[in-house]
Amino acid sequence: MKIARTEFTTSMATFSPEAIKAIPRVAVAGRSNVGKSSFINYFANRGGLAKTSSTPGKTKLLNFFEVNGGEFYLVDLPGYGFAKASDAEKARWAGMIDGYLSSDELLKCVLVLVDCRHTPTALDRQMVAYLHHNRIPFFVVATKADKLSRAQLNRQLSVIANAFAMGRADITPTSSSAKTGLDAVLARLDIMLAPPAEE
Ligand SMILES: Nc1nc2c(ncn2[C@@H]2O[C@H](COP(=O)(O)OP(=O)(O)OP(=O)(O)O)[C@@H](O)[C@H]2O)c(=O)[nH]1
Ligand SMILES: [Mg+2]
Repeated sequence: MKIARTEFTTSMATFSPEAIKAIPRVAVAGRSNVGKSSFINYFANRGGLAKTSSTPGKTKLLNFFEVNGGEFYLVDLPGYGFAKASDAEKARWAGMIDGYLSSDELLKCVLVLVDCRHTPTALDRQMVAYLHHNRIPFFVVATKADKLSRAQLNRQLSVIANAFAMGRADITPTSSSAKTGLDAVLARLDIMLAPPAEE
């Protein structure tokens, strides 16, 4: 697919499908500070479209971005696993993420972002198990690839794949600052968003 245009549509604390168009959705999930909002800016080729911060816990709502004038929405989610958040805040964000993922009938795919430098956490594995269990298609994107040498990155991609019991080729490395990896993500999305073949 080609991304001609990505525009902010709306933010919600509770998912209400009647507030947006009935078009497919692709959600971006991951730990706080992993680079979800930066990835959306890279995707959109527009710095500042989604708000980013070096301090974790920046995105606090479900944010919908309309791609190519109605092809699908890209959904920026709050992060999980922010250690310094209060218990009430953690519970609210988890409720928002789960409430959204479990109720959006037009959700076609989730991009699970993990930082390429770190071994996935229990919460990352829980997210992947949840998506499996609920039969929500997803794939894993390793962010911040610019932070590692090629050899280090290759090693880490194996570590990440092992943690999720996946193949190395199932993990797509990206860098939103160096602008690498988007083509591979778009190629996977093409497959996920294609209408099912007729029998
Ligand atoms: N070097 C490098 N830094 C990145 C990259 N992507 C994001 N960052 C930095 O990581 C920090 C967090 O980025 P965000 O995009 O705000 O992360 P987020 O996942 O949306 O975080 P929350 O909204 O808090 O959950 C920022 O300081 C970004 O500049 C990348 O590809 N390379
Ligand atoms: Mg964010």
